Amino acid sequence: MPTTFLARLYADPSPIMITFLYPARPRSDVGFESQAFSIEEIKKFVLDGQKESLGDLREDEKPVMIPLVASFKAAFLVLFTVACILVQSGRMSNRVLRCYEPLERREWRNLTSYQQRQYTDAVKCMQCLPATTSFKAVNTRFDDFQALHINLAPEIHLVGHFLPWHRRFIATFEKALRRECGYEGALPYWDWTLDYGRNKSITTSPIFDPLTGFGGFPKGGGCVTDGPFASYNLSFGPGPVINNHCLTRSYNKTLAPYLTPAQVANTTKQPTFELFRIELEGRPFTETIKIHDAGHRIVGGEMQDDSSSPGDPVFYLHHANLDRIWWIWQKADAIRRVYEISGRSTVDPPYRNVTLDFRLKMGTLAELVPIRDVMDTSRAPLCYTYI
Ligand SMILES: [Cu+2]
Repeated sequence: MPTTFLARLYADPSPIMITFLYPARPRSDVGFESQAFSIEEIKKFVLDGQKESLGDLREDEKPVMIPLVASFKAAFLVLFTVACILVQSGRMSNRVLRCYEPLERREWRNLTSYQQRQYTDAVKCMQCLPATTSFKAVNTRFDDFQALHINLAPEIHLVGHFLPWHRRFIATFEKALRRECGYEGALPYWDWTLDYGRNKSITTSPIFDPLTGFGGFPKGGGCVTDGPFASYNLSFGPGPVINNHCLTRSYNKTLAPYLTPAQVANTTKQPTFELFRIELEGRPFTETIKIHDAGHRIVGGEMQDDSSSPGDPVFYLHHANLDRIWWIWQKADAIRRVYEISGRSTVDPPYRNVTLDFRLKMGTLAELVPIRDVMDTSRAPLCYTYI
């Protein structure tokens, strides 16, 4: 906005019309009245709160709401000034920020090799930046996220907020990649159904390509010896154990039949959020393995552990895919499902039911927000979509 334009608007002495909303009057609950005021008087009203300067009003006639302004010029001035005051005082929270350009999360193989490289480079950058949390034994920003997951693992799985928490968690990681490591894209996802079928295997998936992916599977399991993360030393795992070690994987082919298009269809056909989340999360919730636990176990190694699995960068792509499947389920009946939430709040009794007001702990990685704020991915603070 050119400063000269604003200066002209503020300097313009011509009077403008303002309509006020008045408190209770004898014959109606609310009254309206129009009156002409100069720009100077409006500025005084908005900036100084000196309502008296607007005219000789009796005490019971003073306006109780922000004036409804009857001209474009005045509307612009009032809105601009109020917005400035709100921003400066820090009162404009994420909840009123708009989402103008949602990030487009794509399947890994739909990224160009340049974009794939940019992503793995950004994750490697996280593995170089110093930790900012105070968890014991964290060395890097990458460790910060793994440590938070380990720390909260007993309270974020097998509960109603499992999906909202992981949605917030991976979005926080995505934000850190962009803000701290200069990554310009969105978090990619791994649609493992593309690796299912005749003559297919996740071991030959582009995700696990040693050159353009996340590195492959060592024969018989063990340390990943190729790809961009082969040299990284994890600080934790398995579980909460402080243990400086290499990234491990161990392919388990018996899980492949649980990562099929039919399994996804069986998940998204569930009629309620309660049935959907249980079908998605799987064991030990369900008797058989489901898509969440199958995606972890088929990779094995770090990914197999309930708490330290974010040690494998593939974790974020698997969980982005689970989040996408939830997003698909939500969109199938958006009016009813976008804000549908249910489930117990803790694994052990006494539980209460999770509601939209339930807050998602992110330690010092991100502010505490209620589940309500992460139900609609197309709104701030999330602001992303799936392609
Ligand atoms: Cu988890």
